[in-house]
Amino acid sequence: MKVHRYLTVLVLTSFVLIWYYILRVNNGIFTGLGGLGANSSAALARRGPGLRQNAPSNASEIAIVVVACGERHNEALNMIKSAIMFNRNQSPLRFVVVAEDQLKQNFVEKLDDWQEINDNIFTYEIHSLTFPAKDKDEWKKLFKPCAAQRLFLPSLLTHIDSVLYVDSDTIFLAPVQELWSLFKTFNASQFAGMAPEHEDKNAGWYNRFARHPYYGDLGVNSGVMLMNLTRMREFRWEQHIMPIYREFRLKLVWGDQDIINILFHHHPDRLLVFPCDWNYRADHCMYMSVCEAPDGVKIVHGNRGYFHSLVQPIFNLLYTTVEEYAFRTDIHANFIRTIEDSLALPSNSNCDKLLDKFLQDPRKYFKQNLYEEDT
Ligand SMILES: *[C@@H]1O[C@H](CO)[C@@H](O)[C@H](O)[C@H]1NC(C)=O
Ligand SMILES: *[C@@H]1O[C@H](CO)[C@@H](O)[C@H](O)[C@H]1NC(C)=O
Ligand SMILES: *[C@@H]1O[C@H](CO)[C@@H](O)[C@H](O)[C@H]1NC(C)=O
Ligand SMILES: *[C@@H]1O[C@H](CO)[C@@H](O)[C@H](O)[C@H]1NC(C)=O
Ligand SMILES: [Mn+2]
Repeated sequence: MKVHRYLTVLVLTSFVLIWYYILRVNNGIFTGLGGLGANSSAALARRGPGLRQNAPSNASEIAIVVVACGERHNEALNMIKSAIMFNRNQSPLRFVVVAEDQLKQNFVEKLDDWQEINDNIFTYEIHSLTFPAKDKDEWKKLFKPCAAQRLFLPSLLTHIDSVLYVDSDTIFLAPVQELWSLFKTFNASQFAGMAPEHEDKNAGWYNRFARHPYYGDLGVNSGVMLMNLTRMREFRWEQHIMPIYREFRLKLVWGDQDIINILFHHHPDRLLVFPCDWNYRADHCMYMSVCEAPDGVKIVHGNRGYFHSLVQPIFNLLYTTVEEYAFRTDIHANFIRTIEDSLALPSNSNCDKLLDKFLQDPRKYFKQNLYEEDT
């Protein structure tokens, strides 16, 4: 009899536990997850607590991808913050973060918090770094900790049609949607969009130093890249990558950017070149102003550490002002004016002298609050 009672209790307990487990797991899957492909990196990621995962992507959503390893995760969060700040027409955004496992929780906490503050104007998903199993270690070493990851987005993000890839060291100063709308101008063969690496032959890197082919006259910079993943998959993008790597690996200086340049050297019809306004670097202003940006700078790219050094103070100031900004507070007062007040002018940095270019778009749309006391 006693054994029977034990058994009954055991069976009941197991039943309750199993039921609880099923409910929990289902919750995890059905509240957030569309992609049930058992082996996607999403499947790996969804085991983490509370990770939003890839619901079938909503065609009207703008997907912004960033890859974050090591120290880069603060930059990546700051980029995301700037995209939300300047998303003034409230386009639905979806951030796709590819990150080292130990950074994921940090992204979740910040992004959940920001979602709540911003009335869920954006969604997000977090993926593990995923390299093709073959030559995995070699890829990982190729360029900074994980920058080559972006070469494999077509197979990592099979549930997404198109993305805007940005380096973690970028800051938006205008709505993402303006750049995104260039997808509509792609002709039948184009699947990617990037800005030139240089504007000027005398300062160009590729035309003077590269020991491999590159796109056009001066190459392209891969820090901001529109990607139609559907078309890249049709093109079998990833199968083009490894042969290029094999052939040129000893000659690559800028890692994955060089690979991208070599590929588009052979397939120039696949690339749309957009203006430097969307990938504005210190190179554009440090000696003389070579990027016209008639409507102002739209995306700042603090490559080679310009956000974190004081060599061109305006780059550092843009970065830290975004970092210190509190959501839902006045952008005119807490971004535009903060920058105007903090920049020590006259400055002998040529980039600082272009303050008006950097603030042109924000000033146009975030006017001084009429009711605010001007102090
Ligand atoms: C699924 O992932 C496991 C472990 O990463 C791997 O061994 C297996 O080959 C994968 N299966 C498929 C169908 O991709
Ligand atoms: C897609 O997103 C828009 C804007 O957030 C929303 O209005 C629409 O209902 C969504 N569509 C689907 C199918 O989820
Ligand atoms: C990407 O290309 C596919 C196939 O040509 C097309 O159906 C889709 O609309 C394109 N996406 C965007 C955002 O233009
Ligand atoms: C698309 O534009 C590129 C760049 O101008 C060009 O090389 C290519 O031939 C065009 N493709 C088609 C199908 O028109
Ligand atoms: Mn960069």
